Amino acid sequence: MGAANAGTILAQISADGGGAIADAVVYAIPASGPASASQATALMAQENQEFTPFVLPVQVGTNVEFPNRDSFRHHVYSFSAAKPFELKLFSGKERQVVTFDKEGIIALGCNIHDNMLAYIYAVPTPYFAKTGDDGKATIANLGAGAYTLKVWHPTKKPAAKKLS
Ligand SMILES: [Cu+2]
Repeated sequence: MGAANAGTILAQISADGGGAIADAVVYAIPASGPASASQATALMAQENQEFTPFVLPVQVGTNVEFPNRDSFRHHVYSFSAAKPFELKLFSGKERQVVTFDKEGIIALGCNIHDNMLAYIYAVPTPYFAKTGDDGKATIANLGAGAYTLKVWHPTKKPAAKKLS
């Protein structure tokens, strides 16, 4: 019955000790099969010599822009199997877009600034959300049907920022 069947998943992710876990990606895969490819655009910015956000979940097929908001150049790369790529030294004036067309973890770094680290996590579903500092995430607008719920969280934290 269309919207009347729309569902919502509220997830709460916590560590064994009970502490809330931020930046976990929660996603629901429909049993009815894969969704059509994403037409979405998302942003992974560089600002104050850091990536923002630290974790960016996207649906497979999403175009991610890499705006450089700093006054200096960055050189963004990934060696990850899901999407190896390199955006050679670029400033804020150049538009940089990468399409993430495979499921998986894409760890990002910068050749100039060793402290810069972030993750793009490409999922095969439009139904995903990221936990906030309270460990909570909400996936809205689920259609009727069965879903498999999955969670991913990066284990590696960025090193302390050194501004130079
Ligand atoms: Cu950089």
